[in-house]
Amino acid sequence: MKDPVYTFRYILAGDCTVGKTAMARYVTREDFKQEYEITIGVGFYTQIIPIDGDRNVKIIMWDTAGAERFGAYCITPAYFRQGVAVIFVYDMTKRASFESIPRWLDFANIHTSPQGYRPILIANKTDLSATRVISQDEGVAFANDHNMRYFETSAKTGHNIDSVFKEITEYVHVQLDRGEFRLEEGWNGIEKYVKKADPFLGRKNYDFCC
Ligand SMILES: Nc1nc2c(ncn2[C@@H]2O[C@H](COP(=O)(O)OP(=O)(O)OP(=O)(O)O)[C@@H](O)[C@H]2O)c(=O)[nH]1
Ligand SMILES: [Mg+2]
Repeated sequence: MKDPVYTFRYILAGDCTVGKTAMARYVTREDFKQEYEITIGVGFYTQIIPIDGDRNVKIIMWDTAGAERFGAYCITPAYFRQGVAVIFVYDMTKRASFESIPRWLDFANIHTSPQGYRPILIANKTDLSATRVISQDEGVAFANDHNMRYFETSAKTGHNIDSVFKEITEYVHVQLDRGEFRLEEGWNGIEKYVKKADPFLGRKNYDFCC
């Protein structure tokens, strides 16, 4: 496999149990876990994503805690600042998780980098769509009102997950070519890839709550 050209950093945000960790695990091809293991602080996952034929980009996903007591607000601002895309996740079977999205958006907007970020809205758990309480129309309307891309996924079956990450990565790459995003000293959202031993490729590693 060719070396990646760039490293892009993405943030996963949203309430507890919406499926952020399950999503990051799917991207890195770890098995789906039915039993819930709460994220403390921030989890770290990486993967190589092929784009436009023969170029690769390394993505780093920061899987943030949804639980306030486990660092959602105290530890994550520094990570939000370093993200070029923020993936806001809700559980389509839990209205409260959808109603929290404006709060997560405000939080990201306060702590974002000067270059801004690509916002994505994800309605997760399509495998449970028989019990969904937020319709596709409602999700799409919210996304349109906030200039977000909207996707429906299942981190359990993998439905749409790879498409989400491929599309974000292609989008950021195109915007980088167009000068809408740029490499910036002191900002890690987009970096030139530097080849080095990466013992964590595809694996998780936690920071701990303050
Ligand atoms: N059926 C179904 N269950 C899911 C899906 N995604 C996650 N889950 C389950 O939902 C629970 C919570 O998933 P996590 O990925 O740990 O949730 P989280 O958003 O990381 O939660 P925090 O770490 O507390 O912020 C677990 O029991 C998962 O197995 C999905 O797409 N479908
Ligand atoms: Mg988690």
